[in-house]
Amino acid sequence: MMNELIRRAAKDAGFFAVGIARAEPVPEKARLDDWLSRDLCAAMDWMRRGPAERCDPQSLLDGARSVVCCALAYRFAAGRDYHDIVREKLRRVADAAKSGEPGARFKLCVDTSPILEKPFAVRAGIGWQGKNSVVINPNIGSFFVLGEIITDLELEPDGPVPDKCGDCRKCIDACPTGAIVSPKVIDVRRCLSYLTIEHKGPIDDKFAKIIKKGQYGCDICQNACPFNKGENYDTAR
Ligand code: B12
Repeated sequence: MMNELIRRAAKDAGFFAVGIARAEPVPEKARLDDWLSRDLCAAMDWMRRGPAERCDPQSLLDGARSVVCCALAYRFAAGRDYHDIVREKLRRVADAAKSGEPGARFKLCVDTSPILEKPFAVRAGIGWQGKNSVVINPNIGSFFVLGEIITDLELEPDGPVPDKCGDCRKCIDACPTGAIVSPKVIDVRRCLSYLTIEHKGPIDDKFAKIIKKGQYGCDICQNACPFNKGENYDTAR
């Protein structure tokens, strides 16, 4: 069966989790619009382009039926640019699927494609979106990157997993700049990841003094998460 073939190929390629979502638009557009209208996206004006398209895989592959969501743990992505590494692995999975269904079409996405990767990963059961906004997998936490294969293959979708954040607010409290303004909402203007990766020009003193020399990105909110410390280890999935 194609689902099994894809699942095996993804595991063989080194992805620790793989799940399938229907290629239907996700209903996150209102939240995305709200985030954009409050200027929480800082100077990432590219995020303002095509919010409806970002929610709909059809915008990237006409006739899309399924989104295969794959997760690669950081340690396997270290060294080279993770975009290349994930794309190569997705290619291997797509090639395996193509060997079973030669007429099938595929669009590979890693980070830069105009699609909301996290909501699709949630629907595919890779994990839930934590209060720090990243996807948390019950078994390995959130230190992973995502990649997707959008395809016109009709695959059996997986269901979402329960959100296990509960009353925990460790990530919110740990952020030294208060960038998590409410659960799941990041004010990027204050996010040290944004300031050290994307921001151009001088950095406000109150943020600059917290940033370490040579810092690129920030994992403070993820380091605070019990799921990244094995404290809430869950073997269900
Ligand atoms: C823009 C971007 C950034 C920006 C903005 C971050 C952000 N949270 O959006 C910056 C540069 C700051 C950034 C930082 C990081 N990023 Co980034 N980023 C992206 C990118 C390109 C788009 C994300 C996006 O759509 N943001 C738009 C906002 C509106 O989405 P959101 O914050 O998730 O909000 C949604 C939900 O919270 C929900 N929502 C909002 N309010 C509410 C309220 C309720 C009640 C509910 C139920 C839902 C809800 O609706 C919103 C819309 O979907 C994706 C790749 C992609 N194409 O998707 C990678 C991506 C999200 N980033 C990733 C990573 C790894 C990081 C960093 C960890 C890197 C680092 N080490 O520094 C940090 C984490 C910082 C953080 N806490 O978010 C990974 C996440 C993997 C994972 N485990 O989830 C992705 C998926 C890239 C990838 N291919 O792996 N990133």
